[in-house]
Amino acid sequence: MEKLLGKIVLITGASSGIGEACAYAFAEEGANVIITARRLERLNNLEKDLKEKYNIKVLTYQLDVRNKDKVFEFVNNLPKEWKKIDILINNAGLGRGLEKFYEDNHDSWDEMIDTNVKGLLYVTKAVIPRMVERKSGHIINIGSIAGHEAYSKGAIYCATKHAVSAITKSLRMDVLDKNIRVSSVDPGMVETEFSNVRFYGDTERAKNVYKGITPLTGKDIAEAVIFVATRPAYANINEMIIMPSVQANTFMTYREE
Ligand code: NDP
Ligand code: 8X3
Repeated sequence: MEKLLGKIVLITGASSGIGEACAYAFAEEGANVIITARRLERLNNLEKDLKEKYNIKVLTYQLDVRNKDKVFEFVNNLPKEWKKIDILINNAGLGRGLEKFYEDNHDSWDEMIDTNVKGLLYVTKAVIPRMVERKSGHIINIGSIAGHEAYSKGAIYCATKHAVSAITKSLRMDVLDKNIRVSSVDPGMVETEFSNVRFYGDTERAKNVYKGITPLTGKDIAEAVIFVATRPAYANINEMIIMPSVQANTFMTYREE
């Protein structure tokens, strides 16, 4: 098994949900974490808690992954002791709205594409040269079941997650001789702030998404990410689909009345 003690792990979107759970999970394993997102206050609180609970180093940085210049500036100017990123977790992402394509007012298309696809590309492009140079590293993308199946009313979100799947596969081929692993963890329904963001703060509608089911938690996904990150160096989990037991696919879920 690969040990995580002392490894440097960069997590995007660490201010809530799956990203935050990953920060805790990697910290618990003794990894030093770089936590990034837009909401700085949340990150500062997370940093404080991680340092109190675990004997690790934390670097906090306010980063909007859509800001290409800032992404490169941040990665290129990392303090010396943080430059050697061992594991990159591309987690920042969001869905917006759930409308039939012809009814969708397309306000949110750029936001989804810029965050889920272009943001992931910028961060990866900024981080990967040093991995290639060192011939070591692991990139773990948080995709989605929506990257394997499309569903009605989700054309853009599904397209972004299909893009993540394609990027994961293509990149894996590009770095095959560089001792860099590229994986994706692709969840079904996870109860985080995801639905609240998707429905623009309509908490009632967000809650209904998980009505009558036991959804996955951020911690479930973080545990899967830890599993992926700790396989022996000769083994790679290409992709891992993880669903609530009552969710068969994107459109069939068994709900208790
Ligand atoms: P949350 O809304 O709880 O977390 C999303 C995270 O992404 C937040 O930390 C947010 O931080 C960050 N983020 C959003 N936009 C940006 C941006 N432009 N720049 C930097 N950070 C950003 O949702 P989840 O934890 O559920 O989502 C995490 C990932 O998991 C996403 O990629 C999502 O698509 C994927 N996923 C989620 C599923 C679910 O059912 N919840 C299922 C399958 C995949 P901040 O706002 O502070 O910037
Ligand atoms: C989030 C899962 O199926 O709600 O990626 O789109 S889904």
